[in-house]
Amino acid sequence: MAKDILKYLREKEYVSGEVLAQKLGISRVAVWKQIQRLKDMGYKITSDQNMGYCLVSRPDLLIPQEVQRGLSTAYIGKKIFYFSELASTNIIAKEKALHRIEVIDEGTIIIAEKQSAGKGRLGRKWFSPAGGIWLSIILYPQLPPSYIPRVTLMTAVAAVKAIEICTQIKSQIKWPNDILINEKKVCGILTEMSAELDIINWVVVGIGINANIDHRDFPEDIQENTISLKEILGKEILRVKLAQTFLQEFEKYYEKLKRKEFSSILKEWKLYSHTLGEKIRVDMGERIITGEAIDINEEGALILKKEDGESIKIISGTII
Ligand code: BT5
Repeated sequence: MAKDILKYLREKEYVSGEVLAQKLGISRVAVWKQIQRLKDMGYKITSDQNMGYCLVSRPDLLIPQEVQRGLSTAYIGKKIFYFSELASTNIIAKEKALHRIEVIDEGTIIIAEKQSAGKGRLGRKWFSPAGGIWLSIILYPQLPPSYIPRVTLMTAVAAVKAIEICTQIKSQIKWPNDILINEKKVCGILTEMSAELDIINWVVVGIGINANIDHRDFPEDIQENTISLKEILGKEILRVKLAQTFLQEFEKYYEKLKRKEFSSILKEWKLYSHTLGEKIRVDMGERIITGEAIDINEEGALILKKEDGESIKIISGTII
């Protein structure tokens, strides 16, 4: 109902309570209640006794009606579950994908304004205060499980593109899942999946972008290595716009991936690479390997030339 009221308020400068009540087939008191709901959500609505209600401004909250307004995707973000606070969007997305609590369409997303237990890889924490973009996308790609590293890489390309389109800031990708600006992490990606031997059941792609966050709000131990878009620009960005642009770019690259056109995505990935050509140390869990990052192959794996000259393929690991 609040969504319908918003639609009418956007069409005209002023709309009277009586007209809204008539159009929606509800009482004027019910209209008033919905207006209060919208105000609680952060919409600024003034009222004039003679002319009615006027929408003055909308909040920069990632609420479904804002994110979906003008979103030009075919299926990514067409269904949104929105929470003002949540433990982790990936956890909810996985539950939905796993148990199929409802019929969950491909491209359904979970968004939270804040996460109390945001997840990084390998049980690490992802700090998620208000002001960031924390969302997860549910996918059912008909691809073999070996494609998963490619999903992370294509998501990274979609993220750097979206950041560039919305802020003109050029960021870099640190293999496999970090987006950096000035050597500091501005965005992380967490890809989780369930698969059988040769088919993927579902994939959840979680992305966290430090949009409008103040540096001092990060915990001290990660302050040195983190940054937000607001800090680079010196002003807040429109999170709704960035979220929409990311979803649009994501769909574009995901479609390419499904058409098995990873080579062209990889070409773009390499243009934004922070990793290639660098001497690096990779933590692979049971051991740390040192060498030069010489390539990313067609599977999305890192090719590392070790100090003894031997080249090895690393499918997953953390550059330290
Ligand atoms: C990641 O893990 O970078 C994956 C982050 C994915 C977060 C999204 S938010 C929406 C969705 N729901 C979730 O619960 N998660 C996803 P990893 O490469 O393991 O990096 C984790 C490390 O990044 C931590 O150990 C910290 O050092 C650092 N870190 C934590 N919070 C950060 C932040 N907000 N900005 C930059 N770095 C951060």
